[in-house]
Amino acid sequence: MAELEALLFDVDGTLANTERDGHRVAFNAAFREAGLDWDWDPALYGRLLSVTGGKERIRYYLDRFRPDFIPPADLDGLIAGLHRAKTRHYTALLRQGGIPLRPGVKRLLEEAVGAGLRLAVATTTTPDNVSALLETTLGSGSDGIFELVAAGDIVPSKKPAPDIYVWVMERMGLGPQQCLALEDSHNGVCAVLDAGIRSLVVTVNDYTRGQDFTGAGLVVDGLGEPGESPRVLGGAVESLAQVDLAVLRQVHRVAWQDG
Ligand code: XBP
Ligand code: MG
Repeated sequence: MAELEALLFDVDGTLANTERDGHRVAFNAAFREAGLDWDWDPALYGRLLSVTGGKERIRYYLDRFRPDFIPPADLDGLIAGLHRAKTRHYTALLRQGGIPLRPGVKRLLEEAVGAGLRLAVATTTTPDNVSALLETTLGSGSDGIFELVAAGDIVPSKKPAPDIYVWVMERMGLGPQQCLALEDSHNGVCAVLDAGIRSLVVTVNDYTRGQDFTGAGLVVDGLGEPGESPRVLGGAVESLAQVDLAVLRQVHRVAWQDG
């Protein structure tokens, strides 16, 4: 069995709960600014999250929820412009100190760096959003702890397609057996598994709790901090103090021991 060499992190919902109070708010601000009466409340946004990627999500909203909307000749241009504005609002919101990392994320990153593991980001969100989140939570230059930040439109198909994980592994010269991925959603789990990565930890949040995580080695409601244990919702162990490197190595071992 190959050694665990790299941790691949999703961003939205995994590193931080960015969706309800971050991305959603930024989409609405962009719509308002453009004079549109579109407003995504938290419940509607939960339904829209079935589609990853901001531009794709706007298009899905129009197709599915706004049959009344008469598209302009340049619908792609309208969506691209709205999305640029949304990124501006989202990064500004982060710079106001809007969104913290989830508990245990900083601890686990530090432990992984200390142990010499290779780290990468695999996300559908826009690269500027990842930089802003890392800078405002871990400090400027902190994206340097990640050997590779793979984000946004660099691959043609976003999650649940496996493309972003395949791209990361190719770039880093890694095979699926050397990687463990951390995700928060069903779409993320599909992307990981279809890329051939079997060792997978899911940290659920309010939007993803109850989704299908079949194939994940461990499902928890967070990584936990000392004295604040996460709830185990599925997987190899019944309870644990916190998700640390020893737990990740165990998930990796169990995932590959039969093949
Ligand atoms: C995250 C997303 C992202 C953000 C918006 O999915 O779906 O699209 O909601 O980002 P995952 P952009 O966590 O599975 O990667 O607007 O920058 O596309
Ligand atoms: Mg996610």
